[in-house]
Formats: sequence, structure tokens, C-alpha cells
Amino acid sequence: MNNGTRSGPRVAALVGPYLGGKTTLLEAMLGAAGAIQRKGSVAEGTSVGDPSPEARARHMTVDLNVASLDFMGERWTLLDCPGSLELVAEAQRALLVADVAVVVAEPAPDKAAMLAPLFKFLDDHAIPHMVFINKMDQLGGTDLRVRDVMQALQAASRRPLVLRQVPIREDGRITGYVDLVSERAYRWRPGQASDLVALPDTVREREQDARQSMIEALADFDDTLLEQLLEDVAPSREEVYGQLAKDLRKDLIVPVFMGCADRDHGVRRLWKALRHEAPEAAETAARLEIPDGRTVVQVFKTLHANHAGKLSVARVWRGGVGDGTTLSGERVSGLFDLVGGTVAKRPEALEGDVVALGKLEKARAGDILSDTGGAVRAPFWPEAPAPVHSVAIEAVQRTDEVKLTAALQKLVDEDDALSFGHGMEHDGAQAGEMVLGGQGPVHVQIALDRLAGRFNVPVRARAPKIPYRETIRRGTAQHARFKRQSGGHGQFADVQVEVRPLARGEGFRFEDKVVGGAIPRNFIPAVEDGARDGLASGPLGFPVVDVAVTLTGGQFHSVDSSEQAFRTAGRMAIQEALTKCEPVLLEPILQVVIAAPADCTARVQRLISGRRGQILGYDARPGWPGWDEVRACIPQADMADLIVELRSLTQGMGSFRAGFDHLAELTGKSAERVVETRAAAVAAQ
Ligand SMILES: Nc1nc2c(ncn2[C@@H]2O[C@H](COP(=O)(O)OP(=O)(O)OP(=O)(O)O)[C@@H](O)[C@H]2O)c(=O)[nH]1
Ligand SMILES: [Mg+2]
Repeated sequence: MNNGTRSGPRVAALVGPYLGGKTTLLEAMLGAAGAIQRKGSVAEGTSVGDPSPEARARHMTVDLNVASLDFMGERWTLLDCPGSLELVAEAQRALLVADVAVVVAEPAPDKAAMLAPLFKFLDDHAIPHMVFINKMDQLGGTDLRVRDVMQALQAASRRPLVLRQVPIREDGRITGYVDLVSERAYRWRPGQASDLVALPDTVREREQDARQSMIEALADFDDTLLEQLLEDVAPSREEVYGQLAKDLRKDLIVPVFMGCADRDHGVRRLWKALRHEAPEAAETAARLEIPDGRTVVQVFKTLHANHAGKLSVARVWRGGVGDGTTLSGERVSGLFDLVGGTVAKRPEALEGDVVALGKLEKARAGDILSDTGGAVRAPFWPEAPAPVHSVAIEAVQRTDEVKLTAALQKLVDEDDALSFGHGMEHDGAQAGEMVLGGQGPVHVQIALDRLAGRFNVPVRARAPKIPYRETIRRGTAQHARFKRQSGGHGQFADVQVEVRPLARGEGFRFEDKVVGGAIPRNFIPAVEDGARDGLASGPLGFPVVDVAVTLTGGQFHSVDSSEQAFRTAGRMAIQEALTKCEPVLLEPILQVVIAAPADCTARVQRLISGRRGQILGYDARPGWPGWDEVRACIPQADMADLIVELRSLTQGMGSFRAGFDHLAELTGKSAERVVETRAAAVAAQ
């Protein structure tokens, strides 16, 4: 608890599911702190948060909103995180540098399960957090009670939730609350502090029950309180506040507040709880095991602002930073405060502050920088998540290719849940197309919009190519002669080969069984190269795999034969042979591991069989009680939008990882379609 001494700068992250009202709450908190004169709204596109055109167009947060401000003489940075499931990596990175998180929930029991992965993340990292049940206006007209909401939320949280307020209902509306520690009743007023009112008789019993539950929850973590409880002694208000703050900081309990962000209800009460109960930066640094040092900062977000250039948004864990400070070998050039889309220069940043540092060209999100050593990766920083949705892209203007790569690099710097590259296929071949990957179609579309809008590089996007292959079902012997007489000396090569299928996964094998010098040794590698040329595109139009070629004989000419001639003859022989060997299409099959709550497992199984998948087995998901992991093989061609379907079947909670497993024969109508599409694409080139 704050004992009258001022706290240093602190950081609170606002997190929770999509559309819960986080950005609206940010606006209300800025308003209550006097940091903005007039409150804007997300719907009207006037909020401090979500300033980018991509966010405004969607009325949703598409990347982290950072807002630093003063509240009652103390420094705070609020990190308003996107709620979209596709943007969860961004929220997690913000949480990792926050002193405290405010989980913004809706008063809807049927949506509470969605919070389980978030609560788990917070508890796994011991991040102190409170819940703010927003949109209490929506509860007013229903039969639902806060205790129903609490019960549903509790089912999603390992830590006990401790209700700190009970609502006051009047004529089917929620008009205020009773604070369970002070036992005072308040009536909410829009845009102002609440009015202290007499505690209505109608809530007295409910208030006492809830207060008793709160004290019992606290007594679980404190022997003195437990003794008092057993002896029926009422603990003092100070004791209760002190215990609440202590247990929050250790992530032992989760206090629950309530209000309506869009009309400022409950916002000052929330601020007060943050101010008195949230831990200081030093405590968070100890929890994160930040190394000692005179000056230690950690970058958690990179921004490429048009005017200011590269900005590394960092938390100062130890010491202070000024303009010109050298951090891990680079000089800071410019320090800035961020408030939504505005950037304001500041002279220095102190321990605990969040600040945007200019021109640290080498710094990456997750780096810990210091005045003495080189940059080190924060051990608690997560790996970039693998993409679950990809598109192939090309610049509309061919001349924009270089600009496109530079823009993509900036987007990936800003958000490592995005990735791009000239894809490598399962056997190491170049995919020959630029692939942009992300965490879902919305995430990827936001990146495409930014390419066009912010970077002025419009791109065309389509589904990435499926790396089909083909092979043969039987073998043959083949003769090929390449002979050309043109002017001076000609070209001559004659080869005899045998071609036969190999087992799946064996690739290509070449054997030389030429005897008696029918072909001179120095030409034999050229025949092998020719065979590879011939396998590059088979009769169906795809690279040919799992084939053995044996060179059994041939002829040469002492003047006209050359490596080039033998290479051509080798290719001719293979191309001719393949058509006689019952070519067959091979499609890539991925091994996919799908994680979802166990009550969704039956749905997940149906999803797999609906995509020509084969279930290999399922197990409990390690570290996730009540969750399953289903392992399956699914053709790559059937993976499109798997993440979308999976999320819609699992209230957004399902996730998967996938990797190449094997190639499988594809025949019949579907194979014909693939071959026709390929032929049409080649013809169109
Ligand atoms: N009825 C009601 N609506 C609210 C309240 N707070 C916010 N909203 C509305 O809820 C919608 C979503 O609000 P946002 O603040 O954008 O929600 P968010 O959590 O930031 O959403 P994402 O950033 O996309 O995850 C908006 O239309 C708000 O006007 C509230 O207390 N009551
Ligand atoms: Mg938002």
C-alpha cells in the first residue's frame, strides 16, 4: 500500500477479449486524470487510442496503444492492448513489461471462458492483475447478477477472484456500488467523481455476504486474518487494504472492480486501486530478474514513425536515460513520450518510465540494453509465433519490389508475429513467391493495408502455391540420342538409361553402370545433370521425386561429343521415359497438432475429418488442465482457413502448429484438377 510517499513511474496494461471496452477505458482513464480535455470515442474515430487509419477503419485496436500521463502527481503509462485473438502476441509482449494488468471483461457469463488463456498467461508469469467488469449498463436490464458473472469468471481463473464492489440496482439500472472494504456506497456520475450516498437497505445483506467472502479469501493467505476470522474479530480497514495490496502483488488473488467505461463509471475507483495497490517498477524488475547495472532498459516495441524514424519503445528498469546516453554501443538520439498517435520530446526518462528512444538502429523488441555491456535478449521474452495463415504477395508495380521488401522488414520489426520470405518448400526447393504469414486473415490484411497505405506499396495477394510433386509407379528402359550438325563441328551424345520408382521419401538416385568406356568418364556427371533437368518438371507439370536413374550404356563421338550434348541427351531420355512410367501426383501432408479445451475435442475431430484429415491420436495438453491436443495428418491443400474454423469452433481458444510430414499419392478428380490448374498457369505465363 502507498504510505503517503509518492511512487515512481508505473505501467498498467489493459487487456481482455475483443470489444470489451479497453480503448474506451483508456480514454476514460485519460479523461479522469485530466490528461485530455474532451473525451473521444472509438465508434466516432476520435479516441486517443487506435489513431492509425487501419484501426479507425475497423473500430478496433490493431496494435499497442501507449499512453504516458500524470495521475495525481504520479507517472503512469497505460498500455492498451488489442483484444483480437489474431493479435494476442502483441498483448503478451506488453504484459511482460507491465507492473499490473487490468483485465477488461464483459458482464456476460457465456463469454467468460474466453478469458481462460489470458488468466493462464498472467498466472504463469505471476503478473499481478485485477478484473474490471465493464459495460455494467448491460447487466441492469437483465436477470443476471454479478455473482453469476463472478462464478463464470472464476471458472476461467486458477487464482481466486475477490469481488471488491457490489452494484446498487435501482429500477432495473445499475446506478452505483458499495465498496466492500470501506463499506461506503456511491452513486456514479458521468465524467465526474461518484457521489457518496447512504448505503441502501436493499444491498446490505448482499454487501455483508460479499465482504465476508472477501475476508475469507484473504485469510487463506494470512494467519493473523485467519485467527481474527475464527475468533469473529473484525479486521481493521487498513489491515484489509494492506492484505489486498500484498496478495495482488504476489498474484495470489485477483481483485474485481466494475463500471461503464463509456460513461466514466467506476473509472476513478479503478485508478485509485491501481495507485494504491500496483507494485513499483523495482518489484517488477525483481520478478523479471532484470540484471543489475547503473542503466538498464528493455525495448518492448519497435515503431517506424514517418518523421521520427525508428523508435524503440522501452521500459527503464534501472537508472535513467537522457538524450545522448550510450546504450549497448548506440547513442540515444531523442527521447519521446507517446500518447496514442502523438509523440512529444522529453529531456530524460527515469527508472520505471516507458519512453520511446530515437535512432537505436540495432535494438530489437526483447533486447535488454545497458550503459556497459552489449544487448542481451530478455530470457522471459517469447519466441516469435509461427504463422498460421499465409498469403503469397507481389507488388502491383514490379518496380516496387525493393520497396516492398524494405516495408515488410519494418512491419516485421514492429510485430514479430508477422513474417515474410521467399518460402522454402518441404524439400528445400525455393517456392518462387514471396509469402507473408501472420496469425489469421485479419492480422495479415492489416499488414497488407499498411503496405498500401503507410508505405505506398500496393500488393496483390493470393493463396500460396501448394508444393505438389509427382513420381512414377513403374520403371522403363529408355534410349535417347542428341545429334545436331550445324556448320563446323556438331553435337553428339547417345545414352541408354533405366528409370525406376523409389520408395517414398528417397528422393533421387543416379547410378552409373556403363562398361567398356562406351561413354567417357568425364561426360557421366553431365548425364546426371541432364537427368536432374528432366526431373525438374514431369509430365504432370511438377518436380519429380523418388526416382532412380541408371545409366547403362551409350555412344559418343570423339569430336562432336561434349558435356552439353550429354546433358541434353540425359534430359531427353528422362523426359521421354517418365511419360511411360505411369506418373502420379504427390501432395504434401502436414502433421498438425491442434490444442483446444477438452469439451471441444469432438468438434475438432469433425473439423479434421472434414478436411480429409486422419487423426493420429490425442492426449492431455501438457500444463493446460482441461485441454486436449489432437494430432492429425491433414493435406496441405486443405489447411486454408483452418485457424478461422478452429477459432470459431472453440470460442477463439483453439490453436495449432503444423509441419511437413510426408507426400501422399493423389489420384482421381482432385488430381486432375490440380494438373489442369497447373497447366493453365503455365500457359498464362
Ligand atoms: N454499453 C457499453 N458499451 C461500451 C462500454 N464501454 C465501451 N463500450 C463500447 O464497446 C465497443 C468496443 O469498445 P472498445 O473500447 O473499442 O473495445 P476494445 O476492448 O478496445 O476492443 P479491441 O481493442 O478491438 O479489443 C465500443 O462500441 C464502445 O463504445 C460500456 O461501458 N457500456
Ligand atoms: Mg481497443
